[in-house]
Amino acid sequence: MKRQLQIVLGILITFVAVAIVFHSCKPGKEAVKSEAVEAALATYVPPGDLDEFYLFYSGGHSGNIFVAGIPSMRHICTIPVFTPYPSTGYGFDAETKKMLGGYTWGDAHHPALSETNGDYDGRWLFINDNANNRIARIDLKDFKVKQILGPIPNLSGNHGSTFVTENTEYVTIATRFSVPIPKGTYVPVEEYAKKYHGIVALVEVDPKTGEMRMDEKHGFQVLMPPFNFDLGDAGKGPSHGWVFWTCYNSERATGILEITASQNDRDYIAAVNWKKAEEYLKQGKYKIINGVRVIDPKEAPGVVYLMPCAKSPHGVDVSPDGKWIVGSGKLQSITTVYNFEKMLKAIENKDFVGEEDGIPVLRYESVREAEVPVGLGPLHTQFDDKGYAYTSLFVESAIAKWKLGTWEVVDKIPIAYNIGHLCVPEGDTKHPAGKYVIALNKLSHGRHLTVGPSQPEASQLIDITGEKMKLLYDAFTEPEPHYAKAIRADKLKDKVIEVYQKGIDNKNPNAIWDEKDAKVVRKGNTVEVWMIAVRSRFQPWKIEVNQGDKVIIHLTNIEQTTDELHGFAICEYDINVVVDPGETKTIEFVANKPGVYPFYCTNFCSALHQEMQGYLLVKPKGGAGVAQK
Ligand code: K7E
Ligand code: CUA
Repeated sequence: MKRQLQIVLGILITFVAVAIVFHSCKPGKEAVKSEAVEAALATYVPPGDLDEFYLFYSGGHSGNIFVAGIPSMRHICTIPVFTPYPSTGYGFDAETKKMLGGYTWGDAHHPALSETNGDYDGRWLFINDNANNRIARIDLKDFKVKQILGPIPNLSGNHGSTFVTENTEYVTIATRFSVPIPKGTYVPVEEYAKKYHGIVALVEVDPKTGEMRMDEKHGFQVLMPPFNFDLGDAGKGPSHGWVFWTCYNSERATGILEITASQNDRDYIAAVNWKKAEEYLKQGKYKIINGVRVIDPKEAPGVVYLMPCAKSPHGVDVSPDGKWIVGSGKLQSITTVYNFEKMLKAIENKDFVGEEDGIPVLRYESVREAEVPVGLGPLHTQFDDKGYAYTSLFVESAIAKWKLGTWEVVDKIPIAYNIGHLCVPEGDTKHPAGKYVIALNKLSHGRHLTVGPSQPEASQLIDITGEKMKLLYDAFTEPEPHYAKAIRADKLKDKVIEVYQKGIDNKNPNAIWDEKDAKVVRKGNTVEVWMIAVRSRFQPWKIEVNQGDKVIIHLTNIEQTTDELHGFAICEYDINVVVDPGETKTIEFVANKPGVYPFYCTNFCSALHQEMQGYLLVKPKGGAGVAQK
């Protein structure tokens, strides 16, 4: 209670202070105007010019990733990930439907760009689904989802995900909610503290293909106490080989966590030595639970340590040089910096103050380097190219800029309003690009034209090239932004393709490239169609089937010209697929509705786009010409 009072008082003092500062140095009209002009010019990307960075920001429970350009902040495209998206036909063709596995949404929080030697390599983008315990991988060659792994066994609420290790050996996963393990077991919630478990884990990534694997031979999980695991980050440089996760509810409480899980002054950061874990895996020191390898720290000393962290920590972020681990307690006014070297020393000296289910707890004073007085409600930290760190302050609604090494707070900028994550381009790599920080805000109160009770979210672009941070631009973001990653656009320049080249990028065995290969083949009750789309026709343009037949259409867009997409929709059959130039997609459905159903191209493609159409003719059962209703 006393703590809460302190926090409320702190907020009040901050508000008054901010008000005074704003009042006393209100700039004149002319100064405001010139500042606005300067800011406008800084974000202006003239028609025909291109942005300097790609920004990939998560769409939260929309299940999507949004792509914007920096500094224009223009929304460039939406990458549908966990949610069907008719505008690209995602989730309508057989392959993407299968990938979605029957789920119609996801809760996407943390995108991660693949890394080589601790820097973005522009190959893949990963993102977690907190709700259905999955991870998706997007290929940055064509900005499309290539794999969705999961629901992953034993995981419940995959929040501490996805963060990649230095060479994308692994992507992280972690449970936000503890449950009895193996998942599917029933244990009364009264036995939570003893019989429920958390899991932190690493999914193996194939270095060539990017394929993610978690099974009896790949990846592993670590059985943890029933804490709520929150966020993670992988070590780099000297700390390569380690992954760090924050957790709250070290109280092992249930019920109204708002109160019950905020009792302890400190919770933890779990430090996992995955190189050590690999040794145990080699020795066979693990159990298979639900088809995956699970290490019990009690039987595998040296794999996990806990570092006390005040208080209900949220973000954990490793500095570019890999020496500092920054943990932010969201109910505090400080952020804690841990010294990786000191952590190793404390482990060596067995400088422990206790244990949790056999996991040693390191002495706080021995591993902590500094407590940085950033302000109220620190959440996440990013780094620039000049040795500064930027921490988002939710309660205070601000970003604090502070210096690594001296630990002094050198600047602060108010955010409108309550910031969650923030993103410096390449700001979690060994070589941050700096220049900007993007504030991803949870609330926006009047920053946009009103559109009803659900107010659009805002993100803000801030210049960090000078001593003082400067607000440049307010942009709309689709709900609900969490983390974002930004990469130098030139890193993708030679990687992204705009056409699937026949025989090179499209090796689909069902692709056809000539109208004369178009055909309709019946096998029993299955009608299989090989179809082409090209300006401005489908071939075949007529598909005749019997009611109840299974229909399979392999549709190839034989165009080899950029931006020549075609769509394929069948009226009242709830089908809409889009094929990019040179792409083949397969559509499967049962023709259960009798009658004549036009199909047509949904994606504008030429002056004769309206003419691009055909018919699905479904003969009613019994062979009569008119369907009986
Ligand atoms: Cu801070 Cu899910 Cu990363 Cu949102 S979490 S803010
Ligand atoms: Cu093809 Cu419109």
